[in-house]
Amino acid sequence: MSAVLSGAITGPSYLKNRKLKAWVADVARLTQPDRVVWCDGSQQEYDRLCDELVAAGTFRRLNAAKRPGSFLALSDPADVARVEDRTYICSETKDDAGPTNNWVDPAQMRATLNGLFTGSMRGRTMYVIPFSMGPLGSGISQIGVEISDSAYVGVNMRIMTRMGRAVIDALGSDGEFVPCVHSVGRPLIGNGKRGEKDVPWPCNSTKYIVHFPQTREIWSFGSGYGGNALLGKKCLALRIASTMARDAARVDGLGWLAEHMLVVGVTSPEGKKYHIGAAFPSACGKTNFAMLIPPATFAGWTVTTVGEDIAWIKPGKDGRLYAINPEAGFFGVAPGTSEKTNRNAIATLREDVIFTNVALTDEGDVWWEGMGPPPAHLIDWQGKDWTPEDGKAGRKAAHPNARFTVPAAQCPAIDDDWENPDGVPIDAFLFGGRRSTTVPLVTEARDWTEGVYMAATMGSETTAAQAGAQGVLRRDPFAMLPFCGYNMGDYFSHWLALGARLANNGVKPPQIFTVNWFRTGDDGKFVWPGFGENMRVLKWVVDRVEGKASGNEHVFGVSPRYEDMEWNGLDFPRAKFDEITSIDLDDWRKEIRSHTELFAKLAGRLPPELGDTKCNFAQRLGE
Ligand code: SAT
Ligand code: MN
Repeated sequence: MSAVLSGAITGPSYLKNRKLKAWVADVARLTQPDRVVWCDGSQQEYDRLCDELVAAGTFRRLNAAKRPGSFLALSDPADVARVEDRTYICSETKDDAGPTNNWVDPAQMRATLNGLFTGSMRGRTMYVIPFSMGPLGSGISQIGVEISDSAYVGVNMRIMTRMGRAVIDALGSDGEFVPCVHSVGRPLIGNGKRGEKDVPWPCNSTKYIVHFPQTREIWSFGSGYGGNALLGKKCLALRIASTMARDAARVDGLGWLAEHMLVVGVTSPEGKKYHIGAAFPSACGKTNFAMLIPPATFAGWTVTTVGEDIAWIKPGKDGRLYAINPEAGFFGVAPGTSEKTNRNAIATLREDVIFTNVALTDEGDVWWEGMGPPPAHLIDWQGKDWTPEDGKAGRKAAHPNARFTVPAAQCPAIDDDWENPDGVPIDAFLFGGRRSTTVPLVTEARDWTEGVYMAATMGSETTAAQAGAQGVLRRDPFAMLPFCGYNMGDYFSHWLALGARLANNGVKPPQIFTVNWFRTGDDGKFVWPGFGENMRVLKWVVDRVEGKASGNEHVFGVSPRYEDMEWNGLDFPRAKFDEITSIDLDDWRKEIRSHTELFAKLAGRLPPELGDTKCNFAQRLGE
């Protein structure tokens, strides 16, 4: 190891944390980088890293007149999304990871990782990236430190998290952090030779995204893309945090929740504000809902964005549940985003954005499918020429999972309290998948247990943008299937117990609703207009929270009647409303029977309450 390197390992003068110093030295010894850079999170550092990424060919600077301060990165075509089959939860026992996670014995996995990471950063710079998930100083936040050999990860982490020196200061001499090690797995010195040429998007065909819940460590190898590489997001804020949240219950009797949820504020014309956490599987319009613009006729109503992907939810001093958005930026899917579908997102993307795998226009701006009419010529996400003719032939200009990374603060609808360290009080939870049949527009669960049942059995039909066959119903409990860091059955139990404990403490838990914007008519088209019109459903939800809206109680809960909804400004006849709220008992018998499959898979640790709830539904259906 060179003298320069050992010097940098000891870290900046403000570093006091012994454990952090020792760990960085250990990882450097293992991965053998040429240089160590401690990220301070400053603007100068961000600009310098972006310049370096431009020089390396990873970034292309966009036209400063059209998209100031913005860059485009095109990834390796084989590194374009999270890799769920390469994602592991290495808990002590296979049962603790549960049937929905990949598991390998921790000792065996450590041996594998040791081999992969040995010398994996040779010839490269190792960045030490201290970050906080949640505002620094919040009792709900957690600190992590990511070591990465990717400058792309460094600049993305600066947008997605609170990153830099302030985090090291907050750690002090013995603060705790989640250690996250990331390598693209492409050393620049191979077989003893120096100077192997780098590529714009280094990665490795072998990929491992590994979590050790017991020791709260994350190790990621081989990918530079999104959730595989930005380890604060799905790895820490969901998989590791969900474990922390459950374990906390053993200490304080309550615990907390780390959820794959957006959080919105809804303010009524009277100025009363409600907060709603909502979980949707992918491809259900989560970002659009998080930035919903109410119809013009909803004068005085506003919807504000607290978060669009992840919520950490904890009982506050008054016993109610409070949510923070642990992230500081949006890492959102670009295709499909337009002035029509999400005006707030388009405004958010005006400047200072990192785009990945969208198309480049001849003017040096970006384009993607669903943005509007395509220009006559583009460079596609693989760097090839593209014309609308190619589009007609089915070749996409932007990859369907192309992304933008942008500071949340740039969103015009960002909530005033989005960085409130105490979080915002949650009034209701919404769960919703993409269901062409069976599931009504909105249903309120009669109690917490029924709500947990609805969330646990949530399903969504696949779309063309997803891998595999289209229109296949996949169960995605709580939209957490790829993100729950422990046994899914235990996770259901944790939700049930938390609700029961809130009630025991005299606190009414948030009401739980399921929504479905995606029922189709005989013509196969969506019946419900969606987008801003979803405000009508939100209004019924907050009216229910206030106890001032009626509904119709049916087998599965309570849904609005036509007259319970606000229709001003929308021509939506009663017959259409009936089409998307009708309960077909035969369909529901099939639906409940199909929950059996999911429950059988989770049988080992399925809480008996959910089995009982299923029996109740079956009985009501005369089964
Ligand atoms: O790549 S991310 O994990 O950040 C987004 C997603 O795939 O859900
Ligand atoms: Mn997500």
